[in-house]
Amino acid sequence: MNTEVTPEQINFYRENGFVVIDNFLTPEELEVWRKAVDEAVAQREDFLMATREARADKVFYEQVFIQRINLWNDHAKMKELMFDARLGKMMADLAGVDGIRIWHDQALIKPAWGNPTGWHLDNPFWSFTSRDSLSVWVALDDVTLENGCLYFLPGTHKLGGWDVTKIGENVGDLFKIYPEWINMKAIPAPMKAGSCSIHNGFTAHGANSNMTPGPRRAMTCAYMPDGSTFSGRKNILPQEYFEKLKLGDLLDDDNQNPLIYHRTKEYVTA
Ligand SMILES: O=C(O)CCC(=O)C(=O)O
Ligand SMILES: [Fe+2]
Repeated sequence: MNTEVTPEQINFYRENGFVVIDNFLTPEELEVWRKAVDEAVAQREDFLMATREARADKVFYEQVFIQRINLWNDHAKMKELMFDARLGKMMADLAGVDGIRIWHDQALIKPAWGNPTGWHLDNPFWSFTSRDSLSVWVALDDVTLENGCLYFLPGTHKLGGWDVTKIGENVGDLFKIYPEWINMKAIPAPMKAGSCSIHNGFTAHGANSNMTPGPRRAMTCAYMPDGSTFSGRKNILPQEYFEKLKLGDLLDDDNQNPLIYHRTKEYVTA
């Protein structure tokens, strides 16, 4: 796993709000990730979370992507892959923070002939306040302009606010909130299987439809800088935990948000 980021990559990320890392996984590691993700997704059946409460929305959302959250909760190999401290360090280096917690992992599989992913920002959905949140998006298949590669609006991580735009049926609803972005040029991020992109939680991004007969598989993980505090949103927090939290509380529960890397503290390993 190529988790050493260069000063150029860090600068690019900080300036643009995203960066593509080619050949992130070796061909052997890619096979391990594919097998683990395929297994963990199959075992989850059509449940969004390991708690098996909410079934996925087959009518609309599953045609954008098959989304299965926190595979680390119910698949040992996924836990080992997601808890890799090298990944945490890479995120800490890019974000310029000391410690990194998992907010949630998620498989995002755009099915054959699947719908586009509407433009959105991520962090407004999540339950914490930070300008330094970020996600890694690992391509498990070659990702092209034809099958739904990601697109980014460069620099929007410095501008985006807290309004939530649902990933709904209108690809461009985000531009109703940010009309000043309407003439921006979106940058596509096609990549080979095993490469990855990292984007900030406030970078506007979306994906085109999948115009091919094969799935576009991606494994992603969203990260919260250690020290982040509660924003008031429930998102994926369990009800009992959510009810105990007050605005501004530190989110430091290792069972919910494992600390996978810290420059000085002890951290969790799988
Ligand atoms: O995979 C996609 O189509 C969207 C990915 C995304 O929104 C994300 O990783 O934050
Ligand atoms: Fe997103």
